[in-house]
Amino acid sequence: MKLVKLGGSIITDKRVMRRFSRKTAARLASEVARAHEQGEEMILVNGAGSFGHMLAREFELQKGYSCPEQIPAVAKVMKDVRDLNVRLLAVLNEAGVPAVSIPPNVVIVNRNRRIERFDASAFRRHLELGLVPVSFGDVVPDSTLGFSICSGDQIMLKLAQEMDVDRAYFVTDVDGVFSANPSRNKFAHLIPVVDKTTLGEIESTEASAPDVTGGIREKLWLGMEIARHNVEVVILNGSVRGRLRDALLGKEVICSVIKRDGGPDARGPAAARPEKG
Ligand code: IP8
Repeated sequence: MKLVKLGGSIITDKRVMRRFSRKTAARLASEVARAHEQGEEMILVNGAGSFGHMLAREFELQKGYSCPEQIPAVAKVMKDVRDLNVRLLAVLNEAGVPAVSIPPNVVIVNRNRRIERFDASAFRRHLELGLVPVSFGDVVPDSTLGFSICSGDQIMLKLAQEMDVDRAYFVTDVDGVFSANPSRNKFAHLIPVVDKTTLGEIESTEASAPDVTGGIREKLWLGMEIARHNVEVVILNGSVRGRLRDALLGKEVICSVIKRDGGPDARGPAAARPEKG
C-alpha cells in the first residue's frame, strides 16, 4: 500500500487565510487517479495549511487547553480543516478517485501531543470496499492536555506502523529536502538521500514562522520513524506537473528519499527510483 500526504503548502496558499489552491489540488488529484487506476491500495492524508496553522498559532492550540477563549477557536479550526478536507474530496472524486473522509477527531485520542489511541479499523473497513480514505491534520482530544493538534505527519507515522505500507510520499512545494533555504542561500542544495547524519547539517529551511506542528527537523524526525517501519519515504515537489504521478508509477523523479530503516539498500544519488507496483 502507498501513503500520500498532500502538504498544506501545496494545496493551500499558506500566506492567505483559508485559500484553497484548487487548480493544483485538482491536478494532483488526477495524478493520484492515474496511480489508483493501477489497482494499488492508497491512503491519503492532507495538511492544514492556511486552514489550520494561522488560527491555531494565534490561540496557541498546540499547547493544549489554557483558557476558555480557546474553545471557540478549537471549533473554528476543526470546521476549517474539515472544510479543506471536503474540498479535496471533491476534486479527488471528480478525478475518479473514490475518496472518503476519515476525520481524526473521531479515530484518534492524543496523550501529551502524541497519538495514544488510533482506530486503524476505520481505515481498513473503507479500503476493503475499494474506497480511498483521506485523513488530515486536525485538533483532537488529548487525555492530558484536554485537546492538542495531531499533524498529518503523525497520522502518516501511525498508518506506517499499523498498515502494510510499502512507500510514503510527502508532496510539498519544493523538490525535496535542502541543505538550507534555496530562496535565501545560493549554496543550498537538494539532499537526495536523507539520513541521521544529514539531519544535523540541515539549516532551518522555513520560509516564515514554522508550522504549529513543528519545523523541518520535527518533520524529518517523523520521516525517519516511518522509515524504521520498513517504509521508503519520498519527499517530492507537487508543483511540478506529473512528478507525483511519475513517482507513484515507479518512474525516476527528482526528490529526497529516506531509505527503509535508513539502511544499507541506499539507491542512486540524484534521483530516486521507486520500484514498480
Ligand atoms: O498541516 C496541522 O496539520 P499539518 C493541523 O499536517 C492543524 O501539520 C489543526 C494546524
